[in-house]
Amino acid sequence: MPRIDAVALPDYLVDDQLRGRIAVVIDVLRATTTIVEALGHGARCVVPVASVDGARVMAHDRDGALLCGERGGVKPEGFSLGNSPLEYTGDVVGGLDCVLTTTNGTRALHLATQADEVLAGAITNVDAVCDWIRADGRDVVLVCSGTDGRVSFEDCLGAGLIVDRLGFVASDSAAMMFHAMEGAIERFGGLRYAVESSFHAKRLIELGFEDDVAFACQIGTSSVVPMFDSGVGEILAD
Ligand code: 3SL
Repeated sequence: MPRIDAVALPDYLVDDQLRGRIAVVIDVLRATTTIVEALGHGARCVVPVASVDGARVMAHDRDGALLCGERGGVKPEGFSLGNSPLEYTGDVVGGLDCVLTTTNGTRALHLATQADEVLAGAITNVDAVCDWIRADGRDVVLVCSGTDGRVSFEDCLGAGLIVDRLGFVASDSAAMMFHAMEGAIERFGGLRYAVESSFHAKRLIELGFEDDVAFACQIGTSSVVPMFDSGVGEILAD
């Protein structure tokens, strides 16, 4: 039986923890949910970039690329799109490269590249990601992105869903995420209410992004499995 491990922040990864394994990077609010939507609506690829300046240069160098992302949750000046999954419709992103920089999610993707494969996981594609991992058979490490160096409850809830569905042999931290998810769904009366109780969800709701929070809580609505090829620097739909 394969094993499943988890870290609540990418900074908690220890030497070789990812080597020979599949990493699933999770940023429920909102980077990985947005990546799933961009690819699901026909973007050719998503190019994750850690810095705003780096993203500007990258988008400039790629013909017709869209410059996308956020800082403090909002679209930086001169960007075409923010980090709302609802913006990534087919008529906007179809056939295009989306150069995306976000505060935590795109950084986490780059910090996970020691793994054999790097997938982007969200609540919306949880079933597709689990099917992919089951078919592959290697051990998995769930890498929660967190928010500004702090653990994010909603990422741990997303990780708990994956632990639950896969039923692999769980490390203590993976088991903790499973139990947190199960207990929170019971305590709050549903996954969406649990996600809405998180610090980051409240901040997004204050900024007017309540529809994004609701959107990100839909379980398994997408069949897209985003795979990050760090050699090429692109995330493509599997
Ligand atoms: O930090 C990130 O990667 C973002 O997803 C944060 S936000 O939801 O856009 O505020």
